[in-house]
Amino acid sequence: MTVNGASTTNGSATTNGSATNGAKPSMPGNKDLDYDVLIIGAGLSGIYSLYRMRQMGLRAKVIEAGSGEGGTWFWNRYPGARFDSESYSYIFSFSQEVLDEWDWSEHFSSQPETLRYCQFLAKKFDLKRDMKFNTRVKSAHFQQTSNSWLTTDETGAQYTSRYLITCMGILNEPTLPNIPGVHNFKGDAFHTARWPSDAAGKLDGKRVGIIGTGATAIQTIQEIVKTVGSLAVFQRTPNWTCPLRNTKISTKEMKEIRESYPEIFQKCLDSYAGFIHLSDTRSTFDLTHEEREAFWEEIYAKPGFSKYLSNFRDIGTDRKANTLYSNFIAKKIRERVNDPEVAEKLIPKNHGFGTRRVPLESGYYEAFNKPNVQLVDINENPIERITEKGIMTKDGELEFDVIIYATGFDAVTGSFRAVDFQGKDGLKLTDQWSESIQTYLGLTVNSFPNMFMVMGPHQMFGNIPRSIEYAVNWISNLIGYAAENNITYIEATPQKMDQWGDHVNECAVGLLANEVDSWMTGVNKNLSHKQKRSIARYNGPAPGYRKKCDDVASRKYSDFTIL
Ligand code: NA7
Repeated sequence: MTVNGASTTNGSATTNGSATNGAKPSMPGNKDLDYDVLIIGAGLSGIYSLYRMRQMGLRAKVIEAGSGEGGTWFWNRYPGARFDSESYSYIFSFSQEVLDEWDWSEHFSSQPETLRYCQFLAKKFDLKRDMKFNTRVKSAHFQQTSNSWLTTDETGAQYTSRYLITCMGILNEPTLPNIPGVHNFKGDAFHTARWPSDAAGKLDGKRVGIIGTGATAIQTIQEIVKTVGSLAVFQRTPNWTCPLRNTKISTKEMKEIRESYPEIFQKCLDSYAGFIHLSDTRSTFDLTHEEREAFWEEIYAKPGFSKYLSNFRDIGTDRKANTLYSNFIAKKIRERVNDPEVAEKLIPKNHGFGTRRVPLESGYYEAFNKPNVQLVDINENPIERITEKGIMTKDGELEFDVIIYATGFDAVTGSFRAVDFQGKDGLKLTDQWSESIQTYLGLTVNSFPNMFMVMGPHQMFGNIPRSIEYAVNWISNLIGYAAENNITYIEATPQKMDQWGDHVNECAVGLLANEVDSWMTGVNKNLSHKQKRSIARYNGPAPGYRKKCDDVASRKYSDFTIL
């Protein structure tokens, strides 16, 4: 069977990135082109890009594979999907009207509510009339004779535009496990990122198997355990996770949040990765054992990423500090899981706390105390194949009604590989990136003129909407500058791209996270193509990243070849 479409190929106004309102440039020589700007993807990046292009008076079109807007929040409909970041730090800041009108009901918004937020934005700004849904882009080729892009969708329809903006998200190409027989199962099988709309109730009372224990699996498991008949969790690598501590937002609280938006956004701007949690400037070793433990108890008791991001400054770089904190979290896990053997299996042994993206949970560990939940450590008892009835392990076959694949994504570059991007002289983006990912500022690539990436590799992946707003503002300002100055060609130089690559690598030096296998280091054992380990994200501080991009703009984009 086909598993629901998943791939088996295994604002501060002082920054340049801020929106310049009211500019209505007219595009030079674009009359013969269908659009000034073609945008791929109608998630949060595509929504804001279209809004900005429209605001600038440009003709823009969004092409989207899904049947509606929302991107990540459109596709990831698995039970329990929600923010791990405070809802009010994840809202766009660009529209005061939106901030005034939109109410969050929970501190950590659920997927249905976040999708409604995306739909609210699209409706409020009448964006859907320029969005084409159910349309997957197949190729995008730069046309040297006209300095434009020719984009073709899977039906063969073509679109010409001066600029191309990719808004495809960093986790958009789901991957199934490279386990033999993955299509043989006769029951229902879902990848979490392709959860079918008619799945409600399908798990109730059923025998369910789930493969994966990443952030998605953790959210799914703690939710479905409430209704399934039995659950077997197939774990290859346990992850460090700790309590989300989500609560409802009262009307009074929402009023206070609304009044605090300027401070919330300022905090995000000041912080390392765009979140409201600021790191503690002390070293782990500035405190005594008792003082440290007391501090860790304090942050552990707080909601959200505080126990990750408000920690001592050296937790992510000093092996000894990291081990001490990992031991503290391991103690918490042991306290929550009744069976000591199961607890030990759930405690990561091959990586330290925070060296992979820290999922947040609400009752994940307690799920393993239920008599109908089984943890299958596939290092001890490997999966041999998927059968018609279930999953065959070394120790025997486990039969299921439903198998859930929470096996992640061909992250960051996967969306780019899924489209045949060709730049100057027919250069394929996949070839450009075959040795290592190369970008300038994470926003552009040499040989791919007039193409910009929102949430491309080498950008800040921290608080995504904060990064999106900055990137879209920066790109819009450059496009506006080009329009005002009769420019039709913008290309990052190879020298600047190399320098940027060196800078991205320097920022990654010393971070324990870059020694560990994860989607952030480009490791996905399910891919059929060879993929080298890479630095996929910008690891330096967000304020520093923005300063570098602002400087490029203030030098009137002289780092680019501009014609
Ligand atoms: P992740 O974090 O990539 O997790 C995927 C999980 O699936 C992880 O536990 C993997 O184990 C497991 N996996 C993948 N392939 C296999 C095979 N072949 N056999 C067994 N287990 C496998 O994806 P998520 O969707 O959970 O989260 C992605 C991001 O979304 C997350 O970081 C948040 O930012 C939101 P592994 O660790 O590779 O051993």
